[in-house]
Amino acid sequence: DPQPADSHPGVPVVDITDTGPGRTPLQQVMRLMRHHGPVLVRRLHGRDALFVSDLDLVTDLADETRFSKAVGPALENVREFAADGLFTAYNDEPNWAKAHDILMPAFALGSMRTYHPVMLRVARRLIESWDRGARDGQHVNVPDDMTRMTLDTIGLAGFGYDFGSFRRSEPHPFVESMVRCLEWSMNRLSRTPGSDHAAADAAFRTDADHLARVVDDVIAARVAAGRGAAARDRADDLLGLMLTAEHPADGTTLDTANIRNQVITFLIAGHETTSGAMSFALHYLTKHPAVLHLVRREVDALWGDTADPDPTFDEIGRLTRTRQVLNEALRLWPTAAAFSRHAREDTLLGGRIPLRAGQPVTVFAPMLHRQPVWGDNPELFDPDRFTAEAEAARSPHAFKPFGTGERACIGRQFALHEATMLLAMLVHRYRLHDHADYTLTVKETLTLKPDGFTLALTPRTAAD
Ligand code: MNH
Repeated sequence: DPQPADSHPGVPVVDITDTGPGRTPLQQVMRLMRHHGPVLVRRLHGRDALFVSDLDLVTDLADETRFSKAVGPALENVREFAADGLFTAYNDEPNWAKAHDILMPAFALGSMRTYHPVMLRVARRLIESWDRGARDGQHVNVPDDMTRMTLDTIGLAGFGYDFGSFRRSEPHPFVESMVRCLEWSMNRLSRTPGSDHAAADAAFRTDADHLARVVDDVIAARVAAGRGAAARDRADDLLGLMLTAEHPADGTTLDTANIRNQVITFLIAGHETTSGAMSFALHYLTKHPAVLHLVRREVDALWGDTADPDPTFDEIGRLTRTRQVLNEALRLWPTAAAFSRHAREDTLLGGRIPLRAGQPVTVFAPMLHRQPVWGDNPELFDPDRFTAEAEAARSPHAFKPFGTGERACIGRQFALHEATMLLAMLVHRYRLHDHADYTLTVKETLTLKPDGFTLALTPRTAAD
């Protein structure tokens, strides 16, 4: 039974020490919140974590004058391999502001235009591979192929480096090491104090070293190319900025150790969550024929019977329906499900929960996205929740898949452009068959993905 917490009167404390968080700690928090409500303290081995999904509290936590990003326990573990990269840097670590200022131009609208051809090129790799699947009557593994596509995209667009994931039958070794590093970061949170984890930690070290080696290759490839003429064209991609851009404040560039941390950070943050988001969106499209029909109408209006359309940058911005489908998938399964905040000074959260300065609070998006503000059937997949009118009528704090404030996702537009374009191209080209009558099972590796989701494909004909 929940005990009242000394530090948080009225907030239920749920001690999960007996069972532990298991392999799906985020879905456990969802269950706990369904039972105990949208604010709770989860206690594990005497360590407390405050989770909130209540709209008023999340709104309060978005107030940048009183709160800022906290590098919570999960991100402390990720720091073991991403250190002071943008995602895991402390707010007051000088390299955060420096890298943020240097890299922001790479995420301005104009830069998205320059990534578009690369994104299209990689989307066509996926289509080539799915065409083969359709021809040979093979199922495709959706999350695996989405991961191939997003890794190749961030590699090429950000770093001019080709992971060649569609030429491999297994995931790229970088992805395998990365997934194990993320799993280690997650599982380390549920350790029993005093138990021995030397073997897991040694395996983690090997994987983290592998990530660093791949990244050193990516950087070395650029430095070598820098002696050739092609380098000029790439000077303003992420790696070009990292290697050459000077910070306006002091005229220095990023240091070598920090560049390595940034490349690891962007290779991970730049593909893992987008891949999950597209996978969930495809899952919901296969289960909701009426929604699929509307997306088809939208893409057919643009590309009609053209067998191999040549989507332009501006067309992707007009794919309103497709974008709504992605948003709705991110509502139900925000693939980066939680982010943490802490108070700058001692304060009362929402006027009722006392917080000390620096004490972390975790915003838990999956349940924020199921609060009463979403109506009385929040489990229903309904992209109409993201029409312009519906969005205007709702608090901007009800939907937080990309975090909040100045530490919010820098890659949001990148992800949305890439994902919207690919989904639209797939819907335009294929009939998607839910051949296995797939039941959604969500796999957790800090991020969320539909586990074992496969599709059968046939080409669309003029008639359908
Ligand atoms: Mn992304 C921060 C979610 C795609 C690079 N991202 C965040 C945060 C969330 C998030 C949530 C805030 C974390 C926190 O407050 O602790 N990101 C996503 C999702 C997608 C995504 C759901 C896709 C869908 N992110 C991308 C892409 C890139 C990227 C694509 C890069 C190309 N994200 C980042 C970086 C940060 C970040 C870098 C850290 C920014 C900062 O703190 O300055």
